[in-house]
Amino acid sequence: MPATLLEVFSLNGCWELSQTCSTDRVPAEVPGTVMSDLIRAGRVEDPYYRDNEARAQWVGAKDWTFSRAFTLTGALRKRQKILLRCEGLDTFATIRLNGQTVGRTDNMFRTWEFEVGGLLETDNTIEIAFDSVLPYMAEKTAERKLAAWNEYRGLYGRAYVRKQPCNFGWDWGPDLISYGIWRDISIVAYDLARLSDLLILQDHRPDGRVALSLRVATESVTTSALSARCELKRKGRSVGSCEFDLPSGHGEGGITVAAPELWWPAGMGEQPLYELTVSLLDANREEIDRTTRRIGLRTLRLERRPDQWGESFHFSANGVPFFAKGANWIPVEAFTSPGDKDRTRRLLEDAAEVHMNMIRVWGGGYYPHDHFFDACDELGLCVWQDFMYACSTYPVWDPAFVENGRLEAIDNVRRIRHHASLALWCGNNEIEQGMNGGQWPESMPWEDYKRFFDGTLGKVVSETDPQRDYWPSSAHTPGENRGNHNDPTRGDAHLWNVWFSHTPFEWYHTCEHRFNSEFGFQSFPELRTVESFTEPRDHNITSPVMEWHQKSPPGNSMIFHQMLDWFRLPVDFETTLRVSQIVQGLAIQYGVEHWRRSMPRGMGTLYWQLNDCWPVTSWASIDGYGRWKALHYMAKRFFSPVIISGVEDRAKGTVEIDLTSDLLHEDGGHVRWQVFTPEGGTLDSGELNVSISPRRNTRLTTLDLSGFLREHGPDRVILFLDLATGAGHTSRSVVLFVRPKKIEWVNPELRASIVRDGDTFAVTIEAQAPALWTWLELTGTDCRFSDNFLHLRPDNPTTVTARPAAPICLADFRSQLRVRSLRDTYVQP
Ligand code: BMA
Repeated sequence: MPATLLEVFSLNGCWELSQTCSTDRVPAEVPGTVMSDLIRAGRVEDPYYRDNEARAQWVGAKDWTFSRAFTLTGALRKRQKILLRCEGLDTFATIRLNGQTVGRTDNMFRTWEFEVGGLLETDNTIEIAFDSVLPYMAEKTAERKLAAWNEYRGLYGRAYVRKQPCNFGWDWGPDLISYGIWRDISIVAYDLARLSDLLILQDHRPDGRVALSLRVATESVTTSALSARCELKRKGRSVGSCEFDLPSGHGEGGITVAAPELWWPAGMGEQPLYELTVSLLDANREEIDRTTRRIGLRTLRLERRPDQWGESFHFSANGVPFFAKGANWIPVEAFTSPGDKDRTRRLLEDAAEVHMNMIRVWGGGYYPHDHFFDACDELGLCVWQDFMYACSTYPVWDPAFVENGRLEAIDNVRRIRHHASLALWCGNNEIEQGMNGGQWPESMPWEDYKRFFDGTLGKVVSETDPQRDYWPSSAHTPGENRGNHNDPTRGDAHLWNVWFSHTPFEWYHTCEHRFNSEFGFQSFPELRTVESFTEPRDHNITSPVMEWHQKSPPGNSMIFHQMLDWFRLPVDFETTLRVSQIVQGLAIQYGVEHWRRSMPRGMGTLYWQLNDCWPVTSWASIDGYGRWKALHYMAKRFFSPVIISGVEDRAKGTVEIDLTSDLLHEDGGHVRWQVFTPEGGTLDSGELNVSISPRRNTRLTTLDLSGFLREHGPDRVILFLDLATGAGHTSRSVVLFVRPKKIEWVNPELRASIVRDGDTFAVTIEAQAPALWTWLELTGTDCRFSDNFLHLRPDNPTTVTARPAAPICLADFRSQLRVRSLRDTYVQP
């Protein structure tokens, strides 16, 4: 009988869910989660609404069973090898097929396969029973307690379980423990053999050609000859192919691309992607299995070399060092869901739109789905990928735990490693920081830590993904002395003093770290998002419901501490939400502009955090419903390829002006500076023609404004800096000599004129006096603006493009448009 192609019979779709040992069933969607099925069935009330989270706690304490029936053809059942393949089971699962137990699992991050050939009939039933993880956590904790930062309901045991850490709650996320079949599940059936591994290595030759070596491995049930046929295509056209034998199931071939189109991170060039197809052939050269990978031709490395400041820490693409600009990524849903493809894509597009070129997937969530990496490949967003260990000690003294973690790492490295965007594997989040702080080494000795995070995981990366760099922890300071992290001369740093220690934003200016992979400041989401989880009576920052949606214990007091340092008390609840966003944006802008100015000593900054997993007060720049906070608009300006920034010296009355460029080529530009009074009178102005050096910071000049400050007072001097470059980049910076609350801002009499252009509206705003953080919004419709929270000069009408989320006519747009600025936040209308 001629062999045929490997067959995949999907078991995704409609299942039934019940509590284990109960006959009361509700429909279930697979892939999915217990929590989402119960919500859909009306058994759990929307846990994001008010404090409903408290009433959903029982779900995590119960055992749950998913079941379904399915029918197979006789042809499939006759295949030589038949496997049940589960790509994600969360977490302690027992799998039964036609009443027989086929296996048990204990790691939601692994792919599990079980031989089921002998068990299958024409009509079959499958049951997957998930045990609550809580009894196991309690039992293990009684044996040995794991020191951790995020204590869960008095239990310290979450790190005993290979389950998404933040599913137990985090300082931005709800505690909604859920279980389920969270990734694809299928029956895989084949004859002879199947492809089991494909490693693609790239050699970028000095003559510009790229040689790909393709290492293929198979699993086979035959001793007959096998071979592989590989073809590389670009936009559907073949650019190279090869065929080779697979003696004992393994083999290696090569394709050389003579004129490669190189893949670049966003802002450095294009993201051309090639499609590689590998076919497995039997002795008759019939195709029996096939796999495809979309790849980009590039080198992408972490460069660490001794330099004048210590040791470099920067990424380079195709040999060109670049400054990493980006943010940290958390799961997009509070309970692990596969249905987040569109939201994931939108969030990543929003990251690319504000000139980010790197995303760090933080180690307290899960290894993202393939569509996450596909989008990053297309958008040029490099990925710093943590392994999923965060903020806790782990039982790495236990050989079974270590082996489980090793297999988990191999599964995920193999799944993800071909992606052009993948820049770095990192062992964990902040465990070294915890180890430096107190009792953690008593819970997990350093030797055990190093054996797993340096040794086991490092070895998986060097063997399984040999062209990718590995970094043991974030934050990590390299060197023998692990009693240290956040060293400013080497390694990456997490710089949290402004948030956790009430330190003024100016503290960032004292940080000379090489790469800052976390720092952040919280804000409230906008009113529309708050309304989604509250009743009007909850509309007070310290109401129980607003505090429920603030998971960082010191959170609100931190926001208010800095808000009141900078701004006058906002007039009402809604304005307070907005002012908190301006404070957040300002905090991050202080840090980012400083670190960009410090290049090439500092070569990257990733703020905490890009996104939210539910409606909450948090460090995110995009809220749980995808709405941009002020920070995200501000990021579009402070991450833009060329920026002008000014730093005031209050004692001397001077301003240092810098131009920072990430461009690959020199650009010419024009700088205009103008000193205003709050009423909009001009005290002084000047212009300069400048040349902007590529990939570096240039100190342009120091302006001496001491005379004006003495004559008019520091509360009456407002400096606007404007840059326009030959290549069309613009940047504006405003420098004050006192906190904005000290200035008597006058009514800027903001006027907006609107022109409709299809689905978008061009809004031109004019101000009669300096109007800081001017923001636009529509009262009845979500709307994305090309720019927002901007500083307006009196003599300078500014046009932004508005794209409402739903179609809206000009008259409605006009009546819904609200334009406000700083003064409106504290002056009653
Ligand atoms: C960092 C992160 C997260 C946390 C955030 C805010 O430590 O790694 O664990 O949510 O700070 O506290």
